[in-house]
Amino acid sequence: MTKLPSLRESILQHLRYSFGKDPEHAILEDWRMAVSYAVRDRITDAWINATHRTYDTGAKRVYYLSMEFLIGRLLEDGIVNLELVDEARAVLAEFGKDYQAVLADEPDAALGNGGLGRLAACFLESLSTLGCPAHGYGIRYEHGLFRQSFVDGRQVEMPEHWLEQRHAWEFERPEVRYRVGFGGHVDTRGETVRWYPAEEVEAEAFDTPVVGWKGRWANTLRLWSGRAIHPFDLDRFNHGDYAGAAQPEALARTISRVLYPDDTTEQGKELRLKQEYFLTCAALRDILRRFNNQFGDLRKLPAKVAIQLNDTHPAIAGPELVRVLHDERGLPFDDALEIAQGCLSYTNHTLLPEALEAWDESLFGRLLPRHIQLIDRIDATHAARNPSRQQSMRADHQVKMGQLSFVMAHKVNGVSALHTDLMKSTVFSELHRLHPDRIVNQTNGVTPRRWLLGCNPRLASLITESIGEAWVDDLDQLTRLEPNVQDAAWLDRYAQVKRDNKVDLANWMARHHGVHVDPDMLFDVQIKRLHEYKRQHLNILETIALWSEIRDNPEAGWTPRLKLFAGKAAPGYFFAKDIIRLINDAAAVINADPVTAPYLKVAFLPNYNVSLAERLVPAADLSEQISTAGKEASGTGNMKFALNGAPTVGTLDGANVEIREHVGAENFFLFGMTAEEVMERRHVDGHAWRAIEADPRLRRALDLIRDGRFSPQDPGRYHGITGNLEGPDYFLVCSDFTDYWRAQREVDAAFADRSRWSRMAAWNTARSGWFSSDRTIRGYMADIWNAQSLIGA
Ligand code: 26V
Repeated sequence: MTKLPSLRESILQHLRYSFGKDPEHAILEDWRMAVSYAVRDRITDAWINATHRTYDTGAKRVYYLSMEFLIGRLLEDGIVNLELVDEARAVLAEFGKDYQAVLADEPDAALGNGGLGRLAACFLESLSTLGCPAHGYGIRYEHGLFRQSFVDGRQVEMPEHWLEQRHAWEFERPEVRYRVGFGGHVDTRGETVRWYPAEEVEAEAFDTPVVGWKGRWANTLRLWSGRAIHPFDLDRFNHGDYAGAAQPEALARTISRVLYPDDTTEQGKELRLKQEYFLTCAALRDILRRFNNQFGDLRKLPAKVAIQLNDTHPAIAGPELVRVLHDERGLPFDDALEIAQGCLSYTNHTLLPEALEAWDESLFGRLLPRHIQLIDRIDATHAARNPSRQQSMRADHQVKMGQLSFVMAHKVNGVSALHTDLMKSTVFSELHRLHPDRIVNQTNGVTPRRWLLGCNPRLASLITESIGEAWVDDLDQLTRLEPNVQDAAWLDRYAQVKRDNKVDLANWMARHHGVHVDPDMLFDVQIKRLHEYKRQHLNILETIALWSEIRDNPEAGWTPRLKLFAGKAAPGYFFAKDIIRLINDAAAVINADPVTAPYLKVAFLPNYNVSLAERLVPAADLSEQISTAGKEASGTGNMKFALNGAPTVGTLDGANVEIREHVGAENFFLFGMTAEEVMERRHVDGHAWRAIEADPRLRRALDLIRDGRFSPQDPGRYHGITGNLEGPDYFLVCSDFTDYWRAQREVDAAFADRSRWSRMAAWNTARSGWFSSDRTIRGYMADIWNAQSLIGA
């Protein structure tokens, strides 16, 4: 291995020889790129070593197939994991450059919608930290999740273009290209079946190294980009058809053009299915090529290859693997099926019926004619082996991807204890009865490198000073802070860290959003995708009720509170967009009220993304996790907040249940119905009306909204929302309101007692170690993949 020059030398060399600048003429982006390349060089050494080690040991490899990787910025991650923070800061300071400004110049890679994509990114980092040989496979979307801004309080979407600026982290692999086919026909001659696609595109690999803690290991995120097999039609060009000449390329590129924001529109469904097959087909080719080079004997596949399906989006991997093994490699169908099942496992991330993937059989059969035949054969084989089975992968003229994934997987997992129980008792009850050992739980986690060490350096320093640095990759060590939590002087320091973080956020909000807040207020934060089940409207209803009460009685000793919101609504989800607008409208009225100004402020920050979360999480006092019980599969923001010392106000939903068990009931503000009570209450006639009649505060808040208090020019603007809440109220906002109000007043009282609050906050930090994604990945390695760490091997 070559010896690298010092970081300073490396940066200056890259500035000069990679970007043709000297320090005097370099712009911010040149500095960002030079630092990134210098860091990347160091990662690359770890990466190439890890690859050699994996080959040499013949170890089993893990492949994480995901349509989304919400990785955010990578420079700070690299600097933190290689422990170069102080050095990088010093070199930049020497040249008059601000370290934070250089980091902030990097665009977020927003190749995901929310929780599912961010989880995939945390998993990649933990896989590397643990030294588990792994690849992430995804799509290199040209446009990630849309950018959000507000016009008159309304969400406006704009295209995101993260590749417009220079990107430091990927290595193009023009030698790694595979053809992916669609449509066409199936030719059957006796036992020999061949699929002849009508249309083909090429998938080209782009690799990003993902480095783990202390650079001990690095894995690869391989993203596929679409291109034409014959990019340019010279014949058409020569006949003057210039646009037509470039058409094949433009068409092929649409396949990796844009990330789907999870909405329900019909339009573009075909493209989404094509994307799913594109990712899966290219990934499987790549996996089999690598396996063939090293091992050859296909019967060894399950011993050497574990393929994790991140939700059903890559579920076509089941039939595709059977197709390759059976149709192309000539294995008997039953053997192909068994081998595929031995390799595959499936994670479910939601039980919401509208989010369970099902494809119209006509579309599916047109695009993937051989796969639909194989699905029927898999279904029939499964039915024959399980005669009591009632359900099928094919119902209502649709292909049910959840059923397919379950049958094709040797393990199926949920993402929190409650969610896994509900999988067994609801959506997968029949398959669970037939395969009682298949469903396992792996409660989600978050990487402590990004979500504590990187984003909250003050708290990280206090922790390291108190218990040493071993917590960074052994987060259970945080329990060693417990004696400190009893120590008043230490708690003061803990409180000062939070206060400093809040000052930073307040300054940033003033500078960037013109929002002026007092850092001594309680920072109450709800940041996540907009969805009725997540109930941002419950939060704004409580805010409006609180505003009214303060106006009634301004001298009642209110705990000053800032209500912070951030999150995006799917472009076609009009109800969610109305909730955003209502919050913005209410914020305008409330913030302009001089009577309540000392006690209540409301702000909705635009364009929520990973980088904004990294700013907000360390500065939060209170974490809002208020979904209708039974609906949030896990949540991972809830874990980030608890770890950073923000107690939760929340329902018994998803991983909230386990967070409460870990941090202790006395350090968690519980409210609301349980999942069981929710299922019963839905059947109570007029449940919303009963709740409204029983609670005058709720009545008044709804009246204010319905009568146009926050939209005087357009009083009917929110009748969709009020009508829903007073009518069906499927997500039981009204039924949970009164108890939410009660919990919030307990929060007020607890926050008013500053030492009590600091103790609760610190207790949350000390008891959140279990929510490290290192723990989660160890669980997958042991229970699902049978994979080993190669660090020290
Ligand atoms: C998808 C869709 C698509 C159709 C319209 C409604 C809808 C609503 C939700 C979803 C979510 C898809 C899967 C997902 O992102 N699940 C999230 O996964 C996280 C990681 O496991 C977990 O923490 C979140 O609770 C879960 O919502």
